[in-house]
Amino acid sequence: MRRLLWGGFWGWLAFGALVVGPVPVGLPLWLRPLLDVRAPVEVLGERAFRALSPEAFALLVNFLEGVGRRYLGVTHLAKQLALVGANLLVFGLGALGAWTLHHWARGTGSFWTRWLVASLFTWVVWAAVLLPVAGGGWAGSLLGPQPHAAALLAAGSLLYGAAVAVSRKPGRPAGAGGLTRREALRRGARLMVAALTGWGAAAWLERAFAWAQSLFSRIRGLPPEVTPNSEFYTVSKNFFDPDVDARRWRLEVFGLVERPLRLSLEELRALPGYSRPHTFECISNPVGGDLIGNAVWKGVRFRDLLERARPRPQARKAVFRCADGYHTAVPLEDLMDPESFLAYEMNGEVLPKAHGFPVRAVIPGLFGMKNPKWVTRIELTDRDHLGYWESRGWSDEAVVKTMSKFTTPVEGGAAAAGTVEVGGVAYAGDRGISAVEVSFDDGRTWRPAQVKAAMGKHTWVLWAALWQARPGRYLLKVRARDGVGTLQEGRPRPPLPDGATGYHTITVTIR
Ligand SMILES: Nc1nc2c(c(=O)[nH]1)N[C@H]1C(S)=C(S)[C@@H](COP(=O)(O)O)O[C@H]1N2
Ligand SMILES: [Mo]
Repeated sequence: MRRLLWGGFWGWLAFGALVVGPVPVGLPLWLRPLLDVRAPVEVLGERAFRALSPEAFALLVNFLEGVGRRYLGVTHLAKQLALVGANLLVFGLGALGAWTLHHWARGTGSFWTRWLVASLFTWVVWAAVLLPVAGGGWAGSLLGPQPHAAALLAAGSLLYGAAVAVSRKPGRPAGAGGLTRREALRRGARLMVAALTGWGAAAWLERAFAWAQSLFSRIRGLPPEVTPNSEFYTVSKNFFDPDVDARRWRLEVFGLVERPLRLSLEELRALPGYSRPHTFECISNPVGGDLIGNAVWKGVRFRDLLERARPRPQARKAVFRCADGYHTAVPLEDLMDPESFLAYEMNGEVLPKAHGFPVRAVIPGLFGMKNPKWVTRIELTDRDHLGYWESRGWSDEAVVKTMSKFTTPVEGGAAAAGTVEVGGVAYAGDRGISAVEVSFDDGRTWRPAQVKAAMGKHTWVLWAALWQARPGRYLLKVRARDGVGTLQEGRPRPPLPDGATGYHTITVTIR
């Protein structure tokens, strides 16, 4: 153990990775929520990700997700694993640096010279090479508020230098002869430093973990992940929504099918059930708007219905007609999706009238308008059909745009200086959300936010961040990256015809 830790090149590598590395790498991550600075390793990792093509990025994310699922049994671990990977890389670099320095400084004797040289070397490499290249600015000027960032980089370098300086020079046989008092003291100091850095790293890991875990339970101002039925937004074209008599209601499946169906609600409910959470957003929802909600829906897969009706090969589209005269069409393949269904329950209750009693469609990836309520008839055809909103200029594809918004603070809100809780939701239909970033300076610099694992493949995510805010007026922005790796569209566009784009921006006063 002693030889492994203190002798030879590999010993150095292990030492660098296990003991030296976590200090400069881990300390800023640990202090990040307190000082509002980005950690140098994080900046380096982000730069590497930006350099990847969307395809390569998606591949990497899939690979890491696979590793997390298969070997650790946890989903949505890609980001954490990437951070561990980036850490390991920096650890390795650090160990190499330490070894080189040590050889170079051999014979210069005094602890103080070695400390100075090692610290300076570390500082120069990060301040003048790694950070400027990665977008962290010269001397870490873009890592965060100024004295904090500079002090952090200096402290990290000094700690790193100290860890290098106290450790033994490689190549000298250990334990030969008795120890002088001086040497014994030095060894004691070395062990202390190693123990302290090890303890610091462990404490950091624990803190970081607890912080990531608990942020979502303690932060105020986030919506419940599942929207209660009474708070779920409602949109319809009607002044008065239809009152459907469940006993007389029938669902008809006809058109290009071998066997037209006509089912009562009882017959429908007798078919195999299917349930999952799904988020709906209205295509007319403005940036930052409230026309979005998430619920657990239960019903019958369209596939199970259509298998009974047996679509003809020419069938391409499904046209829905509803009790209120509403109509819309979707590609047949969207209905054959095993995650596409006709819901008769919402959050464990009978589907409320406002949300389409007795049945409404739930179709992956599409805006609310493609999820008809009060459905009575489904016709398969080989032709295109422009629905109620589609024929009035709204998108016929109606694929959900990547969105993100603040729910806290609110626009024009005020908060006391110090730690300010920031958070909201993000949604990208069936693409999912891979990351959320928040800016406290009107989009000049961005910081990653914590993203809570999604409830399902077709749901929104909650996101949150802690902001160390000083008095002033700030413009806050948020943006998301979808599961394919594509960044949210930043150019502001109104909802008509394809759904709004642009970053949600709020003004906040810190007193
Ligand atoms: N029959 C019918 N279905 C409809 C509509 C409608 O007016 N009539 N509005 C659509 C629109 S524009 C939206 S955003 C969603 C809203 O669903 P929700 O009220 O359950 O949130 O329903 C869709 N389904
Ligand atoms: Mo809508």
